[in-house]
Amino acid sequence: MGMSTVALPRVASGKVRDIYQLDDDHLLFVTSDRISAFDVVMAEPIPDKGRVLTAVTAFWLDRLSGIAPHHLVSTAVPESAVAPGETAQALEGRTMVVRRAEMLPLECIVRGYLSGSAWAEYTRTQSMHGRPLPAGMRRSERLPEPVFTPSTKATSGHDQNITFDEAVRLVGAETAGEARRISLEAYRQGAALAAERGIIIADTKFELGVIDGRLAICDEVLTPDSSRFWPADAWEPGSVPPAFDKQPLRDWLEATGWDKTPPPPVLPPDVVRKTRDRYVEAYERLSGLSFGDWPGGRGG
Ligand code: Q0Q
Repeated sequence: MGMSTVALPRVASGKVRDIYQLDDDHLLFVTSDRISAFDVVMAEPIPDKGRVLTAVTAFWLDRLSGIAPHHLVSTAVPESAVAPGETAQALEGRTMVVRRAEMLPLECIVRGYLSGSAWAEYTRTQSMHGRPLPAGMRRSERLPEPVFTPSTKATSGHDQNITFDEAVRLVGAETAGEARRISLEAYRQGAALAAERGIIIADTKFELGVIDGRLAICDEVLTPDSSRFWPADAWEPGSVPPAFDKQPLRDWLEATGWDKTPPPPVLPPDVVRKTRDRYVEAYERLSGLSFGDWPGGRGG
């Protein structure tokens, strides 16, 4: 799906997702099939990956609607978004019409397990985002309870982990408190449902924004790209479980001896297919739905 498919001005762009201006109050959120590993975007798209991530977000926003408002208006492709001479099909199933929000300058991260940058900090300080943790915890161990561990969006490089008090200084006590409540509850409900389906959501990143004066859940929600998805049967405290979605790609890349700087190696078709199948499986296990029933879901 090339950028030329969308006939609207682009307002934000990430490694995998792009946001376009639809009208004064609405944006078009398009998720591509691009995949990144070790912070490098691969040259080959993963067919349907953008549709799976959109389907996962739509699933959760429907399930979590009791916690807070959200930005999703529709997953139908608006006519005005399709470039002249192009068809809506390239956008089908990977597009969200969303309300424009005043986004918080925070990454609202919730951790249920000790992993990633939090594990690195724990080994140095025996604390996480400034909060002491029990001694002797092992890597990937489940935390006594999920913790809201915000970070600030660094324009370049990696985000900066901050304490809750620093978040208060950034957005005010009421908003920081509400961001923590929404993030913890959405993680709790999401992680509980995923655990019933054999998937551990170890941590996740929410992006929240103000819509009509209320803090709302925006961006992608509890997806394998915004969260760590571990197969529950492969979880072993003290080790790093395989990522449900990206492990086959990571393992293949590591086996090639690639130095993890661009350009990435050319991906063999079976690695692309295996990766696609892992994303589809994650959606189907989480939702209990068939990806074939999602618009464009048959590789459309
Ligand atoms: C908004 N982003 C994230 C991003 C690059 C996504 C702006 N409803 C909204 C949203 C959303 N979602 C945003 N702004 C206003 N209203 C989300 C960080 C960045 C590509 C995709 N940036």
